[in-house]
Amino acid sequence: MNQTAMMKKSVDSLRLSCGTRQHFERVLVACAGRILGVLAFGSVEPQCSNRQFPFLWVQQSVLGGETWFEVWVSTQRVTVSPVGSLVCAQDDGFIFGGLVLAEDGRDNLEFLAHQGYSAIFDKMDREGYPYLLRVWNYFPGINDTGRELERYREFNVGRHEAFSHKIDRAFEGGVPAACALGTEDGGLVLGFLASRVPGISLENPRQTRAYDYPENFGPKSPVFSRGMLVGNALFISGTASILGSETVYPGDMARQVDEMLINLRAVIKQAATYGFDAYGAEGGCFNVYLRYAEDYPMVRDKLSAEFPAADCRVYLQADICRADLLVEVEAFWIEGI
Ligand code: 3EB
Repeated sequence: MNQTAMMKKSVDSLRLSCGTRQHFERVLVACAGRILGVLAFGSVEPQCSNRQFPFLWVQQSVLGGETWFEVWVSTQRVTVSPVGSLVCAQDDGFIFGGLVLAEDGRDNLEFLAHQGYSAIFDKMDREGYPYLLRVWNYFPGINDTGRELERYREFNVGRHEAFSHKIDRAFEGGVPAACALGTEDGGLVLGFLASRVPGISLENPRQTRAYDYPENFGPKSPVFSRGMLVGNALFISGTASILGSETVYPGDMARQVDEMLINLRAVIKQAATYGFDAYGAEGGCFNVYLRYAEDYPMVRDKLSAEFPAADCRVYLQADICRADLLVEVEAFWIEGI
């Protein structure tokens, strides 16, 4: 096999399948031994009898629906390794992992974020998947004040610290796509997907790189890219009503949705410069986070009009990482199972 064929082979095993419990149960059977990881969104802890894979409960309420399962699957058999609280599953090309860190009052969020990310980086190093593609960050009280700072900002200090020890070699493919949202309760929930070959990280020309946000958004900047392309998949990070580094249209939900969609189109356009046609592609999964449940019908109508061919969309009630943001969307285009 030549190198290009080899690269392709190691990045085309990833699949994503989303749906409610019935769908999840079917995927568990159809894809037994090939599940990389699951994110389950809902207010009530979902039962899952056979947890032979990373399983992350994201405690948020699903608007207009029931518990929503986002299932990351491989076309190959996976190897599962639980190491303390970090549970991972890997195939030849990818490793998926999840961990939940409880806050006990002594360990603040800055410390936990650092600890969590360091555990992820150690695992990536040990197993030989150097490229972090996507991370999921969820924790309660994201806009509350912690010890001194807003908790999202405390989280950013710890995350930044963990990345700054790594930034030398692990991020030649760019920093990962990400999202960061509040939950109703529980600990710090972290998920990650990393690979053996680098992806292509995307930025949005309308927005400042998150890494370069000025200090008025916190002493240490968030570390994520606006999107990541890998093989035949596109991950778009949490996208909101931000122009440059500023929130635009605070308090105006309709305008925030429009601005968010303009930003989403801008990232999609960047992917198109690398040959990825999201509008023409099959699939398309959208997770939409709303600060206020009552905005759900309006947002649903606008997003459906924009992406009529989407495979699945889920609407969640969640606090967004800036107190003045009312809505955020993340999107994935990946082959289904
Ligand atoms: C923003 O663009 C809005 O801290 O990991 C989006 C995606 C946002 C990821 C993160 C934050 C994060 O700054 C918030």
